[in-house]
Amino acid sequence: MPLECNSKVADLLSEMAKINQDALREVYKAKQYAAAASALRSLNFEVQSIDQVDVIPMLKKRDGKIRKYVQEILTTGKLTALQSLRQRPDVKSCVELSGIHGVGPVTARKLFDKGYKSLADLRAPGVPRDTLTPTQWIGLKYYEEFKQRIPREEVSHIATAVREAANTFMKDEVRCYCVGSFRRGKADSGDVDVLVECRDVSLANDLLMHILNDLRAGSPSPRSGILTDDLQVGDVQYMGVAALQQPLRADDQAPPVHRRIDIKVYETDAFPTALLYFTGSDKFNRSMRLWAKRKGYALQDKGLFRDRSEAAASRVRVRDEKDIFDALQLDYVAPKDRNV
Ligand code: DCT
Ligand code: MG
Repeated sequence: MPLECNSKVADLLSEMAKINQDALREVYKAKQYAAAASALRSLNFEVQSIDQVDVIPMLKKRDGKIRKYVQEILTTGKLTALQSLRQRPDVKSCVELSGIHGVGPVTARKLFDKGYKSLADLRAPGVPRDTLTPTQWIGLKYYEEFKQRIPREEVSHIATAVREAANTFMKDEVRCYCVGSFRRGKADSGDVDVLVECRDVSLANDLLMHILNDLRAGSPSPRSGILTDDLQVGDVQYMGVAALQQPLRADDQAPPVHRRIDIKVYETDAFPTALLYFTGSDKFNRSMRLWAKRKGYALQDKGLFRDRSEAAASRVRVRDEKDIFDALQLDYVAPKDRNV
């Protein structure tokens, strides 16, 4: 259970991180706030007084700014610097605009400078088409829908459709996993991440195109129409939008929500490391990569390599995730325990 007081302090610092990232474009500061928030969330005791944060190295320095902010929150329950940032019109606008899929902090600021201060401004009639890229227009169209978490059952339905589509391409069953937070057992997810194996690397692009055509409107398959929009179509990686053809429950009147979906095809040799990488969490990946690096290995989505050159000759043969943990002399960690 998260500790209430630590969570409150961490939430305010996370908001500072978001504002620094999305509106002020202070990437380094944003990382510092985010790291402090994450350290506070991981404490196993409730912070009541400022001296107790000495256990967090980055907050130890007496005159450190973030330490002072933590102290202010602990004593007053508020953070005045954050309150005034929240009031700034440019901050409000840039945070809102950077929430559009495909719009980064720099574009958000440019839009703000051009006079587009909100989603409503961009949705108003007469906004020139070249104000946003095609991907950003789709992000704008589904802004509210993409913000909603996806219930596990729905993630499973969409991923199953991808698996079924993949299995109409190959004679034998291909390995196809729903990865990301779903594989870590989460009750809901931010998007649908699907990883597909292709045994013959020369057919990887054909397999991806086959899956996409199967799922798009107009295909003869029973899954036709699940993919509604494309965001980015690469050779072996796809980013797009999916929606159930009908609600999961017959009595559900609301139309299905549009969801973000990523589909990635990897060859057999790289499949275990891709599975590990896309299962996450991102923090779990970071610490495992660092561990591998300290042991002289390079761990990537595309493989585990014996040396940092990542040359094909240094590839460590792995058949499954367990082999990766073994090679790195680590105990196997089940996906549900990778939620760090
Ligand atoms: N990933 C990573 N580093 C990142 C982003 C992603 O290692 N900076 C990996 C780990 C998770 C996986 O890719 C899928 O990414 P997301 O979908 O962004 O994360 P998630 O854990 O599935 O969470 P969510 O429920 O929000 O989709
Ligand atoms: Mg995800």
